[in-house]
Amino acid sequence: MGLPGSISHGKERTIPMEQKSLVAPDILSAFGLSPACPVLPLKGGHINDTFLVEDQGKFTLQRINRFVFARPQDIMENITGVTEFLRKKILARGGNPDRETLNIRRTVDGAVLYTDREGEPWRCMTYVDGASSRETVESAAMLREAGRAFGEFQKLLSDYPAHTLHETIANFHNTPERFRQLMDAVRGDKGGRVSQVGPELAFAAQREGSCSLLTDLLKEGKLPLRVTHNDTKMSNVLMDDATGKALCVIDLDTVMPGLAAFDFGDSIRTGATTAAEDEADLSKVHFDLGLFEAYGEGFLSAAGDALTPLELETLPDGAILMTFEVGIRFLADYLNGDVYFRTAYPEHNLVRARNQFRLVEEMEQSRSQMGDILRRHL
Ligand code: GN1
Ligand code: MG
Repeated sequence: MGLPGSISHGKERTIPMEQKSLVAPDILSAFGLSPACPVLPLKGGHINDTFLVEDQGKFTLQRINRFVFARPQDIMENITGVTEFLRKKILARGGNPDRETLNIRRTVDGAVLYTDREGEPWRCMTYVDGASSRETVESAAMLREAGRAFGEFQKLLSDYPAHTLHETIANFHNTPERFRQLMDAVRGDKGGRVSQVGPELAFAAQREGSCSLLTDLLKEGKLPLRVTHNDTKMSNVLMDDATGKALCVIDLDTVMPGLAAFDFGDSIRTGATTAAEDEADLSKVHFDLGLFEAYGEGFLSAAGDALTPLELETLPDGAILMTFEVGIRFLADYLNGDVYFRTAYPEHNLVRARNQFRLVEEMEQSRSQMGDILRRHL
């Protein structure tokens, strides 16, 4: 299980021979797994590489992207702390922590990471059978469940000592800083593509002033810092195949102190849309208020009473900002020559950026309706 990197359990495929060498025998042995056991790559996620391994049970083996995460040890300390904390809370409420949170499998030496001969960091987690994550939303009911799962995650961690968490990626959801990074990418023009993105840069520039809306409220002490997940997309919730209920929040690489509105907003970005993040046909890409309501209802049912009035009021702004932020990150990566996000074709990041900007436009037009909807579910 495990599935950091938004892995879709539904997309297992047989490992081609040439990829088999990607998991060298010493890596399997390090985690006490047989070097001869079956290994399947799991697709999904833009950052890490993930494999399903079967050896007296199923395990998720993952190579952590060193380019993105400079200090894998810090990630693992965060994940260990948070999952052990969640385990106790889940047990206390009579739940099953083996299925309701991630569980780290240590190396035979008791470490949470193994560094292979190439210096690549690996980790292992138990795999939850009979559960899967989805790249796209299949029903409002599913989205309501995802909202409940992330709402519970937020609530269960509301008394976790947030200051003990490492900031695994500096300025991860610092939208003004992301805007500066876009400007750096424009100046550098490493991919030689600036001339192709005039309309997209104009779109971004028009919104520069709104970038700091929530980070300013944080600085002014008006919004509290929470333990946040920071990658709350639909594919980071495992659903129980038997019941259709949300089971477990996965991909804890970016658990850090952050704003509740950012977690909420990133879910809306990926959940309340009618198309995949990289749908190129913009006539198919719409922000859906019905889906927004479904997520909001689930989220507030679990976390509503843990949030302050200003946090509740700014949840829709989080949706707009998170969608804008990832849009400018895709655009910056396009200009930098596709060095960060995994891409399948040359325009992939540009397509993603345009897709996100389309959603931003529609969300801006629906800002007041979003507020009305959330107030109905308080
Ligand atoms: C990356 O790898 P994945 O799919 O979990 C990214 C998120 C973006 C997302 C866009 C560490 O997440 O911030 O929202 O792509 N994660 C990192 O699909 O940068
Ligand atoms: Mg992720």
